[in-house]
Amino acid sequence: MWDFPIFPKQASTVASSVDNLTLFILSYNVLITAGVFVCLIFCAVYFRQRHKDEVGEQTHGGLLLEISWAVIPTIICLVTFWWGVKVYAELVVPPADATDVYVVGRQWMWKTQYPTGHKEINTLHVPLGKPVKLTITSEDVLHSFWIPAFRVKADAVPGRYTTLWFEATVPGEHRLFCTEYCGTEHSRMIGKVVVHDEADYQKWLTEEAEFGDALQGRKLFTKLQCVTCHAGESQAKAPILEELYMKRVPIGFDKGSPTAPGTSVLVDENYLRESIRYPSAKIVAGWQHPSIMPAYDESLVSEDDLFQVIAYIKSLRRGQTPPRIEATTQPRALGAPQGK
Ligand code: HEC
Ligand SMILES: [Cu+2]
Repeated sequence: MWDFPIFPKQASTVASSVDNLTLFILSYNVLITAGVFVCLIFCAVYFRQRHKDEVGEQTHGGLLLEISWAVIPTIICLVTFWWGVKVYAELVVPPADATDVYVVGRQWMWKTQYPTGHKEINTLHVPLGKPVKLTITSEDVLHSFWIPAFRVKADAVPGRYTTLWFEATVPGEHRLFCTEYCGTEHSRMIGKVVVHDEADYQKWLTEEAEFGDALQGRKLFTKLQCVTCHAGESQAKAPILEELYMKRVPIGFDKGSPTAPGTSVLVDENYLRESIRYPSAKIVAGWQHPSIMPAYDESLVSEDDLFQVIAYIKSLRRGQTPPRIEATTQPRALGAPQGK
């Protein structure tokens, strides 16, 4: 019935240490404040003037009282200091095996970057139960990076790096905020931290790595002139390659002979590879045999590059093929003679 959390949920290894210290400080503050008010009210009532001609009594000294109000607060302060140093040390010294992630704040977004070179905006992906170290800076003004559920916060300062680290203990999504007023859209400078368990995180990393390959593949797709035939805007010279992966395509010729009507093949990596290295091996239904597509052998595309081209074709969604204009990259002065 009562859902009134005082603190956000604890989702990192340091969260409970921070909360316990905060609760300790909060509790003696409440106790002392309460004590002061109890004394105040008691004295006001007990020592009130009962008769018109009553005069207050003067007291001097009170050794026990004086020692106790010097010693007790000193002890409280020292305990707070010792405890605070302990938690602070826990918060600032990242374990040596922490994963690095770089964070850049700017008006008004958080940009995250992983060792794989992959970048994101307003999202931070981290593994569960593994230490992660953030190196933070800003491109413009002061920001402050805050993940309440992890109890970690660090200023993003232009011209220098600040760091923080954490180890997430609860999978799922947590909020992240900018907690330093930084201009008009400060309140929209928010994002999420996604905590994956180990297997999911590995999967995510590989998917992103594929994305990196796909980016390289896109460049090759232009450089190798694939785009002059497989252009997005017209199907005149070659089939469009969008959303092809893991579909079945109808085949008109297989190894030089016409196929039975309705023959199709599954588009997997091997089919894509064969289509590029030996275009005439299988001909898409409706296209002539032999294929007008040149055979891209090792001298034209290395195996490494081929992986990237294939990753790119796998990533192609509807309407994403670049227009043919991009293909005209050949420098005019250096242009090789046309044809063979
Ligand atoms: C001269 C034009 C031309 C160029 C350049 C060309 N292709 Fe093709 N491509 C075709 C034609 C025509 C077909 C359909 C006939 C066939 O199956 O070979 C085709 C088929 C394909 C297929 C099979 C498509 C399907 O729907 O199953 C793939 C994959 C492919 N090309 C990839 C590439 C890649 C990658 C490049 C660049 C490295 C490239 N092509 C360069 C003309 C071209
Ligand atoms: Cu900000």
